Amino acid sequence: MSIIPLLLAASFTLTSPPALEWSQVTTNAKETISGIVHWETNRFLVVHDNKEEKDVKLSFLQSSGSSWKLSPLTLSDPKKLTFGAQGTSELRDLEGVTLIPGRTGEVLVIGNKGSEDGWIYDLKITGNTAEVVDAFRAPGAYPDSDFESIQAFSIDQRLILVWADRGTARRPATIWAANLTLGVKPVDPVALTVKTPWPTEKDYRAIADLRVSPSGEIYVSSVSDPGDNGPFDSAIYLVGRLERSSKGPILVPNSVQLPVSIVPGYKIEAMDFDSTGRQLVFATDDEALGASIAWYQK
Ligand SMILES: [Ca+2]
Repeated sequence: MSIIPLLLAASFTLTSPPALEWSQVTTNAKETISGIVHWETNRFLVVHDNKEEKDVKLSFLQSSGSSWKLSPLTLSDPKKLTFGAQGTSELRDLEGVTLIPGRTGEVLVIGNKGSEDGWIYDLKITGNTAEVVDAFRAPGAYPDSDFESIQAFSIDQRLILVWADRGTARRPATIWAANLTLGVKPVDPVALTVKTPWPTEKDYRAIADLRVSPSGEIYVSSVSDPGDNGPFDSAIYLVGRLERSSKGPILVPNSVQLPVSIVPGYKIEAMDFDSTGRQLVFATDDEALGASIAWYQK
């Protein structure tokens, strides 16, 4: 018996998980999705894992009947916060995006600056322009780290920033959390290491994306990424809870890692809860195969 039926038997004793209904957004490898947030009704803001300076980094994604329309945003950086020593922008791929509670039209994105991962950019969105208003490097970066997830969260009207290194088959992923004051680099983060049981391939990543539900449950997407043509696999896990003490955030691990959804054939690199917290949208970066979107009901 392979690992999938074993996991299914363990986590869905009474009922099988409902199959997800996938809708293809694009077949263009430059339009795949590595982060997503709900923006308006039937409209999302998504980020792309595109490495060239001229490439589109963010788009609006809007449903149009049974199809999808991507509208690229222009990046504006008057303070040159993405610029490196060569005097040009070194913003490479973007890997995650989050709304900021209490701030309309503003997001944080996480991505690379030159060869350095874990750069967090504060973007103000006006029309189809995203202006970089702040930039800092996430604490916890080290030479082999690769940050692909970010979420700003509010507990008792205090902002908390959560971000995660994706991990590899050789080392666990790490979730970090710290108090967030916009304009100030977070300090004294707390950490939680995460290793999930499936996918098991050598190109496994424990956390390709992360979302905290409105009640504080931490969901992650674990994926395998063997190459530009797949085959890809994903599984969604509830790995713990985000809580808060008087000093700051606390990351409480789940003792057992069982998947809440197993998704063969897709690489889920982007997730976001709707405002009710009962529905998660999944979006994929299936490399040369494009990107798709589906909804999961909790
Ligand atoms: Ca991601």
